[in-house]
Amino acid sequence: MSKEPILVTRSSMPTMEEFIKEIEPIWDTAWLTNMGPKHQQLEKELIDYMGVEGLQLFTNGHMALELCIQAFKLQGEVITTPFTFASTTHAIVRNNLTPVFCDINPQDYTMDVTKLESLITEKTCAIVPVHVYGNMCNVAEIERIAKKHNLKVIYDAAHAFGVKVNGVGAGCFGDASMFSFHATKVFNTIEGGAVTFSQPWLKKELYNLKNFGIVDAEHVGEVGGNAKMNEFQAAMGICNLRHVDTEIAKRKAVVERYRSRLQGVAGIAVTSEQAGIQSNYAYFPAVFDETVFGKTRDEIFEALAEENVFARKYFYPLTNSYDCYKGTYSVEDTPVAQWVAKRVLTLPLFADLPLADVDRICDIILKK
Ligand code: T4K
Repeated sequence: MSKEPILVTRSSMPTMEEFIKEIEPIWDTAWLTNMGPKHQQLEKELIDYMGVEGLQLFTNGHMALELCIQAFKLQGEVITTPFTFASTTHAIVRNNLTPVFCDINPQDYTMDVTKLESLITEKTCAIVPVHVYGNMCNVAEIERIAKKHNLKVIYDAAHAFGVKVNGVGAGCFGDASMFSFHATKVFNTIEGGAVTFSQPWLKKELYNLKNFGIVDAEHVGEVGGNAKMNEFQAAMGICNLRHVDTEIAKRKAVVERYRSRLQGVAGIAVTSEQAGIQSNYAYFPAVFDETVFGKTRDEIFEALAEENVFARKYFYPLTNSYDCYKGTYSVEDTPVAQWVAKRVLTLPLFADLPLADVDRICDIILKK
């Protein structure tokens, strides 16, 4: 059993030898970035692995989302959820769009689709739902509503790498989906991200936007950014992709151990497998209802910290209560999200977390 601090996650890495072998050719070419051979190879391998028609790599997930939203040249209101990382709401606001917050459902914490349609106005241009923790949104219902009202759908799929819905890759839904390949994710390229899509025009559009909007040596067509993935990031991705299925299988064992200890305990809600969904076991949220369990989330957080176990409160606070948005939005609009955000803890989860440590974490939680 580990006596070291246990953090919420620990990056998956290849062996040093495997990574060095992968980066060695870079010294022959001196080609470090700007869509080099490693970048091209990873892009192809990911299209295949994720079963998507198109994919563009980015330097991180946030810039992928921000530039993806820019690609659609939207104006007006975008319906999204506040139970997410800062990135989702910031990407909307930084595109001069107005986020309108839809509540989440209390089962899997994704957008409550029964509340979606009532938020649509003549100003609504798009929906940006979040597959939070790797739990898939109700993609069929979102597609139905979006078609009916002629809205774009851009998924924040930062957590959903490797997830499948009835055998179909998570990146195949909506107009586009953004994935994060950050160090803390199931699949990482150190920092990194991607947008997946099926409409062919997005390939060139996203390629240009991540490279300053440059069309060719003498033409700059748009006000783009610089969000290119470099060759070292791509090399890390090529290595990690070889092992990702094994990593997911190991995560599954950790999640099953947590479930065997915590599922059914009065006052603790843990997520179950979603019907028809092949999970990636990205995060393990546990929601503590203090009125039933007898202890608050914060008391459990502290009890774990005293034992050198560092869970995290993903996602507290809600993005619609951030200081930078003070006075602009109201958490009262999203009561379920507010309730969950005050009670959720994401417990440590990574492929090599020993099951004995999972037991120790559960013992601390369940200690009366
Ligand atoms: N949309 C959603 C829904 C997201 O959750 C995110 C990112 C994004 C969009 C944007 O994607 P990116 O632009 O990030 O690609 C972390 C991550 O930085 C962030 O990627 C992630 N979501 C968010 C949920 O978590 P922090 O500030 O909590 O990270 P930090 O540094 O506290 O790390 C958490 C733990 O991970 C550490 O305690 C130990 C471990 N760790 C961390 C790093 C940096 C490692 O093992 N290795 C590492 O290199 O945000």
